[in-house]
Amino acid sequence: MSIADSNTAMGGFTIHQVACVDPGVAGQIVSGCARTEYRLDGGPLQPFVPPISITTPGIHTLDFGSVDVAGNDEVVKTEILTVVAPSDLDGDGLLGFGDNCDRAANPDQRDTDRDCIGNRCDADFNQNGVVDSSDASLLKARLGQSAASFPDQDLDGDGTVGVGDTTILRALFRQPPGPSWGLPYDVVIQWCE
Ligand SMILES: [Ca+2]
Ligand SMILES: [Ca+2]
Ligand SMILES: [Ca+2]
Ligand SMILES: [Ca+2]
Repeated sequence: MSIADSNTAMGGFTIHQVACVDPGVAGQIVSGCARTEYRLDGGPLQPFVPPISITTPGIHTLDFGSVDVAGNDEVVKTEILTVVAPSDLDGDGLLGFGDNCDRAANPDQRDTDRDCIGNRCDADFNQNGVVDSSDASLLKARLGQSAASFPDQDLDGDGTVGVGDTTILRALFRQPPGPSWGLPYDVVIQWCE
């Protein structure tokens, strides 16, 4: 048995299926797989009957192993699984890992430079990792322009590069863009096309 997916998940894990094969360790007869057992967080060993749900936020220890028909025990394996509670810190309806501005309400998730950080919290136009005077100068030079021409500088999504965007940039000044995707959790799996 192995767990192929990421070891950190928001909301929980559901373990659906176990493929149990008996490879026939040296000196053993290949008798076939009899059963798989598991225990969670040091609890009692019990038969593995999928699906197993693990939803309590925190770090969990899952031990598991199989026994073949001849009674040979597999060496017990361990997976550490971290469950992160779903959160919507900015109240825009998108939960943590699915929100490209985790601390600013941006239900449309607009991300015109496609760097996985929504425009609403991404005034780092030159992609150097910080909102600085270069970014401020760029925005200033494009004030009054249409978002159709300069979409990245339209931070608030109102269709023009204007005062609202300047206000957002000021609030983000000298900081990295974001935070995005459920930070401050360390392990984040994200998919951005
Ligand atoms: Ca947001
Ligand atoms: Ca962006
Ligand atoms: Ca910058
Ligand atoms: Ca704007």
